[in-house]
Amino acid sequence: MNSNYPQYDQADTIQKIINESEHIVVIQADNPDADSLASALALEDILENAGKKVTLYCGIDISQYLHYIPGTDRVVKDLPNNFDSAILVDCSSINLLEQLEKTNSIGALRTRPFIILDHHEIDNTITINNTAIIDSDAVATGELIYLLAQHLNWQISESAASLLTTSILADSLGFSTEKTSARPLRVVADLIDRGANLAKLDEIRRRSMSKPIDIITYKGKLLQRIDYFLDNQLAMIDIPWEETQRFSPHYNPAVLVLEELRFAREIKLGIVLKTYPDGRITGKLRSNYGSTIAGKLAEHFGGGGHPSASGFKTKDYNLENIKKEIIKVANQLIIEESKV
Ligand SMILES: [Mn+2]
Repeated sequence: MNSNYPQYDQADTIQKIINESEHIVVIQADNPDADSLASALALEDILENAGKKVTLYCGIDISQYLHYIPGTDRVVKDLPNNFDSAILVDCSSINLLEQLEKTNSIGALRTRPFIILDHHEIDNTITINNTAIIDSDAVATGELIYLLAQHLNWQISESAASLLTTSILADSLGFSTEKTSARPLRVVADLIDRGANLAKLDEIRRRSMSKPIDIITYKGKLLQRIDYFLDNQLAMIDIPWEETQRFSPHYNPAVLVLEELRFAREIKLGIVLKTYPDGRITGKLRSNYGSTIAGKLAEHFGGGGHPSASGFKTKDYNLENIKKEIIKVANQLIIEESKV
């Protein structure tokens, strides 16, 4: 596959750093997810096959739900004393490396070559001298690593192919996000040829999202509490503080019901409101693909986000008033959008 994208201009420099290293540390930020973890493990596989010693570092414990990815137990919370270079995956923000700052490990990183492989659409704020590939067209860091491997003729084993596929499935939510272009599909097609089992890997990914029974029961109660307005075009639910307190440690109640708000046939907009003891009210909003109603309504309450997925925080309303205001403004936005 053609991997001549300008973002990969640094590939030869990266190869040189790796050639000159015996021991390489692969670093994940303080918010590890399935993409960063599977990408780190794929790099470990590829680099070890090239004869390198690899240490996987992450400053915080890897969440239990990520343990479906094989090799997770090899991630350590301390930087090794001796290493020759470091590769940061799925991150280019210094704010997400607080654990390294806290343990005074940043100094050790400054004295060695530092590589960044990331796909986020933010400015690189890493204060360590670095060689970076930041490809915001990539749906996952795993896609970026595949393209880098193609560029540099790195061998991709069957296990690395499975890990890179896991990474792409995770960040593309099973190839369903708006950012999923044809490229990651072509990449995964090639990874399947190298031995990745797509159906099995996606089944494991979906199983990892399974929940305890009491959360399922609570979800059933939430579904019964959804109110529908504006000829069923608006779905709304509010979650009192007691429930947030009780269920949040296990699962975010808003996320539990957010998608289902849009399951009714006529729905244009779904909103979850949460109330807090200090009088604050937060809203999470979702409108349908291509609609801008969620973004505009969030802006009305001083919030923001994406056109069809947004949020706000306010202290200017009580629950009753904010519901009235939401219905009024949503009605206007729905009428406006239906005219276009
Ligand atoms: Mn990612």
